[in-house]
Amino acid sequence: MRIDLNQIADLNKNQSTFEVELELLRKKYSKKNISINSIIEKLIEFQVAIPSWALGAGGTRFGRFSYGGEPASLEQKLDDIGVLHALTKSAGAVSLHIPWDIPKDVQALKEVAQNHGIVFDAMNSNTFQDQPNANESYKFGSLNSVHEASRNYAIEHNLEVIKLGEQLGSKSLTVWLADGASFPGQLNFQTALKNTESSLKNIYEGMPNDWKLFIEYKPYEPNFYSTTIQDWGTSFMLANACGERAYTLVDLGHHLPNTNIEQIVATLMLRGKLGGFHFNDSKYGDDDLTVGSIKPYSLFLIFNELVYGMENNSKNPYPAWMIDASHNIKDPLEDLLQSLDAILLAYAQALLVDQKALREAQAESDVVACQEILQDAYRTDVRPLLMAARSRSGAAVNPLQVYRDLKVRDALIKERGMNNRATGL
Ligand SMILES: [Mn+2]
Repeated sequence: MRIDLNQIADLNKNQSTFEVELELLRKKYSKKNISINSIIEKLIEFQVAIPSWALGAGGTRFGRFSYGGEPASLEQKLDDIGVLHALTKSAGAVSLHIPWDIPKDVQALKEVAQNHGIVFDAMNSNTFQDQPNANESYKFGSLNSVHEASRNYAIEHNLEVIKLGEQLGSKSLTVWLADGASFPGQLNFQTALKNTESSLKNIYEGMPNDWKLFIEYKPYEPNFYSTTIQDWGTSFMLANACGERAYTLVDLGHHLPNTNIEQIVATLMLRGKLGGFHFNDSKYGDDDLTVGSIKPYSLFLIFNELVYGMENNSKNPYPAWMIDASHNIKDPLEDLLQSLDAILLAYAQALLVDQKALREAQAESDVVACQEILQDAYRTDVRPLLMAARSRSGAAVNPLQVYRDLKVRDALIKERGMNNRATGL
């Protein structure tokens, strides 16, 4: 399944009314010395990796509902990301999960990716499940385990993921650990943390010199009493212990309710340690809902700090962006289009913040003006900016509409059948 770019161009012809709204924005923001053109350029450049596990029918532990035409192979997963990228020109990367997505033929896979304009972003290891025929079990932990054999087995797995990533052209490894305890007394916290640090150092030492290690954190689940890397502070400490090329990864869903995530972002960027970023949204826990579907204002405030950090913290690397969501009632491709839209909307709003005026208002402790400046950007309809960016990059001005007009899901079902099942969750 490939989207015909001529069809996109044809459908875009009916979508030119955004130009009028764009001119109004241009007039408004030229008075504030904010360049609409440079914002459009930044929107065009912004690329978000799609994880290989987001393309199947998402699963909860309670059920899974298929929708037909699921990608059954890694090549088909790349084809699906190719569809997203053709429609948006913002999904030019894939993040693979090993062992769910071990390529049979690396060279052939690279060619498929190249044909779609997709690069291989961070590799993800998996030490939260036992694989068939595994020699050691992760039931009671992996990198933190009290059993040396389990720790070594988990380290070895991560090193293998790095090797595979090298062949694909990836430059980073994301480690998320389920390690923790479900009951008090089960683990010695200090031993678990020391073991984790030592294991991560081993993995770090095994990375090529131009690779980065992203250490993800999460407060609870699957363990419900303690998680060894429970918060950004623990991740930051471990990243510092590993070395310069180890960073913290922020996943929006991996916080307790009402955590001030934008402040975490600011602190990490100030220290040059925000390496990776996973988008999703949540109401109660790690709900993995569509980005921007629940708390769009929070997402804007987070982007406000990301934009500030990208402009002011030159020591912080350009973060690796990825959507980390899973959903069991939507067509995943439609859901991902909605997420990509929400990410770029929040980014565009943050780019509209009048930073000069905000700094002046902050210097005068004009609290009301500070709030007004942020909310003026947030309340601006930035959809014409996204439409302009997409029109200029050859994407669909309205990707979701084009996806439906072209009946992509029907075509995928016709091509792959109703009963394909994607590997993953
Ligand atoms: Mn994540």
